[in-house]
Amino acid sequence: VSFSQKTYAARGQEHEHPLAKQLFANMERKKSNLSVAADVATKAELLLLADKVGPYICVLKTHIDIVEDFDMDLVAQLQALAEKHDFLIFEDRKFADIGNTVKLQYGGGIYRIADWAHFTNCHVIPGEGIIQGLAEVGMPKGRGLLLLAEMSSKGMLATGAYTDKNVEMAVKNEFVVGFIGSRRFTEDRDLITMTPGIGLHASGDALGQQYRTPETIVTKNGSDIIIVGRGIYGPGKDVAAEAQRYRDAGWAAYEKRLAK
Ligand code: 5IU
Repeated sequence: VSFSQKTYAARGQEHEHPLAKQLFANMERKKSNLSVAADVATKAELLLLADKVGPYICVLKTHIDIVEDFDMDLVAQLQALAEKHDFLIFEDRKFADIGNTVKLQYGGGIYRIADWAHFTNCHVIPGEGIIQGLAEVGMPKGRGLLLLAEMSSKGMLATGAYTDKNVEMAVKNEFVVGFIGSRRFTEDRDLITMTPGIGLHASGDALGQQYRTPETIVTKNGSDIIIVGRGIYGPGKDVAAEAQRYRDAGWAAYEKRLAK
């Protein structure tokens, strides 16, 4: 049986990585494969958004360097909300430098990402050393890495042989728990795919973003988690209602996949 045909619960029980276990159990508990992409510019907005969508998500995806009044109190408050609402945190940092440099960027600086983000991600442009560098910091803390095997935007260059290289590196590095991409990539081990560029209505934006539906991505392509930003908190939207709607759409797409 392919991994896409198994329940999240079963995959969690069988998984060797404690963080993946934790994620699958969370998804099953909350009946949610929804991650919200919190691209907002202030502490207050980020905390309010996390509090509103918290009940409906398995993962909160942050871009912490967007927050103009960032401080460690924001991290403490985010962690409290993660406890309150039972979700994990993914800092979408997209590391892209040599191993030695990303180690410093991941563990230190102002943000100290490894101290609070359960997941982060990287490009493999520099070669496998980037994974090793990040693993030296993240593995002892029980964190997990996603490789950017594909992107959602128009004209993106992560295709073909480059995508295949991502998959090869992921399979053999135990710190890697999955991918950002549009589909299930391999059956060699249970790597989790998270997909941004999800919209129930819009088809894209003016800067190259392209949207596909939960049905295409989860039911048809076998991806595991949908990542939604402006579809939930765009102008005039009722944030909690939209989060619930995307949560339900993502879960229905998953149930439809299991029934295939
Ligand atoms: N994001 C993408 N596409 C990608 C990757 C990340 O859109 O390929 I990798 C991020 C950017 C933003 C969120 O934080 O996912 C999508 O937001 P919207 O749903 O508002 O387009």
